[in-house]
Amino acid sequence: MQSQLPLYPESASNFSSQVDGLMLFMVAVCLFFGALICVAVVYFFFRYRRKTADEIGAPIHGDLRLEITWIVLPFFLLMAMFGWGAVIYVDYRHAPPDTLDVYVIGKQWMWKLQQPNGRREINELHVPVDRNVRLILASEDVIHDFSVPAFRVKMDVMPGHYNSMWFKPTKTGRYHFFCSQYCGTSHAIMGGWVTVMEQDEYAAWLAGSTNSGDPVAEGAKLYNDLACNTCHLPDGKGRGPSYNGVYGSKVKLADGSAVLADDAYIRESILQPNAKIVAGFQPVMPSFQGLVTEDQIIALTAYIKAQKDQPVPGKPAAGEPATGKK
Ligand code: HEC
Ligand SMILES: [Cu+2]
Repeated sequence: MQSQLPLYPESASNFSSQVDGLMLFMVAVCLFFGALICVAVVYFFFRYRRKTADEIGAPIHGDLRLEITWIVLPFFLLMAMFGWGAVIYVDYRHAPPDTLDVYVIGKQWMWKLQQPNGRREINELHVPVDRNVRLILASEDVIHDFSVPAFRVKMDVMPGHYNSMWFKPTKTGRYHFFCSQYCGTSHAIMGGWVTVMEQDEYAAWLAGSTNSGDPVAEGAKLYNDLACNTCHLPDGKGRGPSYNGVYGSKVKLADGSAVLADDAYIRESILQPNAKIVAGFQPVMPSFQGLVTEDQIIALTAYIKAQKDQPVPGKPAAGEPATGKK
């Protein structure tokens, strides 16, 4: 229905109809009360105007029923907006487990995107229709914001930390995306296009990639070049823990807590190794802040992700639930 309205963005994801429904409800409530107040103002203006020069208005001491009505009614209307919004928000903040993960890096003033197989794009994002897609977002400089109006999703892109968001495209086509956080001179041109393809077309497109290296191989090379291999030996006998089975597991920390080894944890371990110390290890890892780019972190993460063949004793394998026992 909304797609017929000029200037209204197309509706092309699982979130768009939910967001539109809520939006419509809020607009309808505002219009209804706005109109009611306008009509009342005009009506009272004539109805209660002073008819004779010496007329004095009747004294009013309030009306409890009226006051209760105008407190309780708006309360329920606002709680409905809040509750409805919260339901959508919670869904939006919790990506389902079966997502296709695409890395997105914002930098003044372009977007670099990387598909799960390493295929890279600039200001273009290809995704299959009816698949859950998760974007893992990082910035190389200032705060940006990745926004796809047709999907009704947006998320800030922060330097120094991963944000993520997910959506399921429901309609093939090409949709504009924008940077929607003012980020400098050329902010206005910092955008691009999402292409939603049929699943088999997408698979063919992904396979036909020519311009990109395999991120795991790239990560393996960095692992040697940056001398991660001097401490992180595959058998776990080095100064640092083995990567085997780390990704997706619950890592026990020196302070007794546990943390899920996801992209954000791996990234933090590389940039701020002392933020979370793995139980049983010394805080000897140097920080690689400023020495690795966001692309290189993604490659290293892909390499670490791939090391899951020989689970290390004492650590649950990737994918298995951590038991928390020794
Ligand atoms: C001087 C030795 C050393 C070097 C070099 C080193 N690390 Fe580490 N690393 C450690 C130690 C020790 C720990 C465990 C203590 C901690 O959490 O800081 C660790 C922890 C980690 C963790 C968390 C692993 C887990 O099991 O939870 C990751 C990921 C990691 N390092 C990645 C890297 C990468 C990538 C490089 C190369 C760019 C690297 N490290 C270089 C010593 C090192
Ligand atoms: Cu920007």
